[in-house]
Order: sequence, then structure tokens, then C-alpha cells
Amino acid sequence: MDFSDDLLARLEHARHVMFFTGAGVSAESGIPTFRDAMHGLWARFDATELATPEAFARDPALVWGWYEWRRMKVLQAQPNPAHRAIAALAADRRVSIVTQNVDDLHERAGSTVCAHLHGHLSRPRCFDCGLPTRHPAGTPTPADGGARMTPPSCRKCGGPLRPGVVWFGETLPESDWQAAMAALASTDLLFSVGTSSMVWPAAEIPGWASRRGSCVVQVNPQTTALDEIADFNLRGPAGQVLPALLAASERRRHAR
Ligand code: BV8
Ligand code: ZN
Repeated sequence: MDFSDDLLARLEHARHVMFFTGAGVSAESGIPTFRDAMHGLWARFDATELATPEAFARDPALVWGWYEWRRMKVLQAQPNPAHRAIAALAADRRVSIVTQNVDDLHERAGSTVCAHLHGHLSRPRCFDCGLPTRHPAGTPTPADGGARMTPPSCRKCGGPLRPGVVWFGETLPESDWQAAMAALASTDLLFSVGTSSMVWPAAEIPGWASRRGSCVVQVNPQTTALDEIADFNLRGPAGQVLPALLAASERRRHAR
């Protein structure tokens, strides 16, 4: 894959690079994206219908089973070359990662994450009293086609545990949002990697960066609403594009 010298120069001279990532950055680790069709028990749902407090209240076992299946996929997954290239790019420049993902694959690739805008799969809490807790050790084993799993009970009030993620209709964690806004204020190069840019308010971030004068680069094999404002559209899977960009930037630097 070739990259314009303009892009490589911007990457070399950027003072603060933001990686704004979505489900697509974990796709090559085998983690289904939100837009991927669901199978088995959950096939009749759109992910956005299950990722709500109402869906959990209506059928806690259906929703908890879905999240345990997703947690199993994450525990069985490894960071892919996209996660590793982002970690490597942070070695000699200021990088902030703002992710919409609820997995920990950036961290397992060695990155520090500035903001998890939509929470964490690994931090369940009580649906009723909010008491945070931990998952038991080991990997859950729900059937691949989906299984209802009764959520464990809160040790304090007996309420059902819920995933520590931000559901549709819920506000984003204030501290993560503020951290993302603070990073955005000094970002001069933003990579939007693997997101359909369809969930608000996170989807506003690349547009805000562009309007502040940042260079915006999109990495996605598909077109998205971001195509219109991105300065560069790198059309391909992140697990191929980002390592190639890292290699090209190192070649350019050594050629000087
Ligand atoms: C809120 C956690 C205040 C759960 C998720 C305007 C303003 C404010 C709110 C709204 C608004 N308009 C509408 C809303 C409501 C709603 C919303 O945005 N709805 C959408 C459906 C229209 N927003 C909210 O409710 C938010 N809350 O605003 O609070 C408030 C409070 C009360 C009332 C009103 C407002 C909360 C949203 C958070 C939802 N939780 N996740 C969980 O994980 O289960 S969002 C979920 O979908 C993901 O976390 C992700 O962030 C999001 C989008 O998914 P993507 O990451 O983009 O993944 P997707 O599958 O969509 O796309 C993957 C992309 O990757 C594709 O483009 C594909 O081409 C690409 N790809 C595939 N393979 C690769 C690849 N790219 C690169 N390489 C590859 N190999
Ligand atoms: Zn409780």
C-alpha cells in the first residue's frame, strides 16, 4: 500500500496524534463488529436493540448471555497488527487513544488508553445499586449460537449484575468524555479507525477535530459518513493499513 508523502510528513511532524477507534480495529482479532449480523438466539435482534437498559430489564438472561459470549470472544482473542501498530506509533510521538470499544485489546497490545467512551466489558456492576464488582476468574463458555445466562446477584443488595458498558440512552462516563475532549484540544492529526461513525456523541469527534484544523485520516475498508470530511481515506483493513503506514514512515525517516 502506498501513502502520499504529504500524509507521511504530517505523521512525522504531528505534535499530538489521536487514534479514535471503533469495532473495526478489533475485527481482525475475531471480534464481531456491531454491524455484523448476529446468529442463533440473538439473530432476530439488531445489536442496538440489545444494548439498552430496557432490553436488560425485560430479559436479563438474554442480554447477560450476549455479553458473556462477547466477553468469551475477547478473552479468546489476541490483539491484531492494527492494535500493535498503534502501540508502536506511540513509541516516539505523543499519541492519545479514544476508543468506542469495550474490549481491552489496545491495552493488551501495550497501549495506554486515554478514554473508553462506551465503558468496559470487564467491569460489571449491580443494575440496581451500582456496586462495581469483578467477573469470576476463567472464561465463560456460552454456546456460540447464544445462550440465556442468569446474571449473578449483587453481593450487597441481591440485584442482577449488568455489564459495565454504556448502553443506548445512557450518558457517557464524564471522566472519559472530559479526557477525550482535553486530548482533542491539542490533537493535530486524528486517525478514525474502524468505525461506522453512526453513534453519538462519539461520532462527533472527528468532525470537531477537522473543524479545529486537525488533519483527519480514515482507515476503513468501507465508505462511511466520514468520507466527506476526511483529508485522507485509507481504504482497507486496519490490520494491513496501519502496519504498512508504520513501515512507510520508518522508511521515510531512515531515508533522510
Ligand atoms: C447518549 C457499548 C446522552 C455497548 C455502545 C445525538 C446526541 C446524543 C445521543 C444521540 C444522538 N442521536 C442519537 C442518539 C442516541 C444514541 C445513538 O447514537 N444512537 C444511534 C444508534 C443513532 N446515542 C446514545 O444513546 C449514547 N448516549 O448520547 O447519552 C443521552 C442520554 C439520554 C437520552 C439522550 C441522550 C450512548 C451510545 C453508546 C452505545 N453503546 N457500545 C456495547 O458494546 O454493547 S455503541 C456501539 O456501537 C459500539 O461501542 C460502537 O461505539 C458503536 C458503533 O459501532 P462501531 O464501533 O462504529 O462499529 P460498527 O460495527 O458500527 O462499524 C464497524 C466499522 O468497522 C464499519 O465501518 C466497518 O466497515 C469497519 N471495519 C470492519 N472491519 C474492519 C473495519 N475497519 C478497519 N479494519 C477492519 N478490518
Ligand atoms: Zn446491588
